[in-house]
Amino acid sequence: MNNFPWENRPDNCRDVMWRSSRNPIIGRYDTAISNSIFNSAVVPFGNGYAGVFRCDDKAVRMNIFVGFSSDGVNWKTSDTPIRFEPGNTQMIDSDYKYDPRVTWIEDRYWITWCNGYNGPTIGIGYTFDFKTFYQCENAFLPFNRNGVLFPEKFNGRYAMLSRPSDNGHTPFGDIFISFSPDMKYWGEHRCVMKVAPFEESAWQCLKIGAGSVPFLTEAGWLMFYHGVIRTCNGYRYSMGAAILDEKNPSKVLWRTRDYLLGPAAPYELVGDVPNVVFPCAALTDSNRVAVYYGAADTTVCMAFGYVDEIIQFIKTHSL
Ligand code: BMA
Repeated sequence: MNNFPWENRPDNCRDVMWRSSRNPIIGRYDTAISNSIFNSAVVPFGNGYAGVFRCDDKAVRMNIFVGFSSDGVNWKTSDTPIRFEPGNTQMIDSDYKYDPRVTWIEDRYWITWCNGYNGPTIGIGYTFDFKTFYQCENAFLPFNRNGVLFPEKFNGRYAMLSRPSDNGHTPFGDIFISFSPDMKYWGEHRCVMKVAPFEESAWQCLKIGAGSVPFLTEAGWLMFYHGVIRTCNGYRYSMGAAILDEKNPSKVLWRTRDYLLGPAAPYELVGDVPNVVFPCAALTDSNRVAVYYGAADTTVCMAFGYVDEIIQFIKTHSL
């Protein structure tokens, strides 16, 4: 792919992943109405890329917006939120929408997001063309966040990671998996990953949540996730990665003890919510991976790495 968004590792970089020199690739005021654009998801589409973006407007109302790009770096994002038609239900109530993920499964792009329905829960929708969007039943009862679909079915069933939560700034949280035969009814909920002990891996000791859509590697499903520690200045969000079993994705094979990316760049340290690195998407092109993450709840940024090096890092710096 010659329009894969990519930058080589800088000469002075000793880390397994590195930031884009063009960060933030999307600024807070890049649409006409936005206060902030962050925690957003992109996928290959046509000859380029499409994405679903979280924009909070200047009334600080949370909603999701479609965007397009030929190179994955320069984005044109709509000034009006996505309007959904009824999909597998007439009940498409939504007080707000945020933190979208996009997953290609079989014949369409599925979108999951945190949907306001008497509190946060997981909303589901789909599109074939990023023009017409259909909304389905919410996956779960409130309260839940960080719903991430696998790109493949397991024994004919869709699989989704999620993070049961509370109605506020949840001071706890583990990652669960649920299955559905039809994208409407979800069950067989299993715990996948819990927070880490403070003494072993403090950056992920308060709560964790699925980040990017998992992609298959020779070691298993590779997924970037966020981990949170509570400091005397509030929550601090970093990015780690886990490898889940190819056939049984509720089984964690390895997960990082050391974070892959912690808030350190100025745009991650300063913003509407300081100290947040929040991955929501990853593009791959053979051994290259480009991660999209929200920085400080304000902008969209990118980081890069090589899949084989990341797998090696996860195995050798594992919890
Ligand atoms: C979470 C969500 C995310 C946000 C994070 C840090 O609860 O609201 O959208 O990035 O908090 O503020």
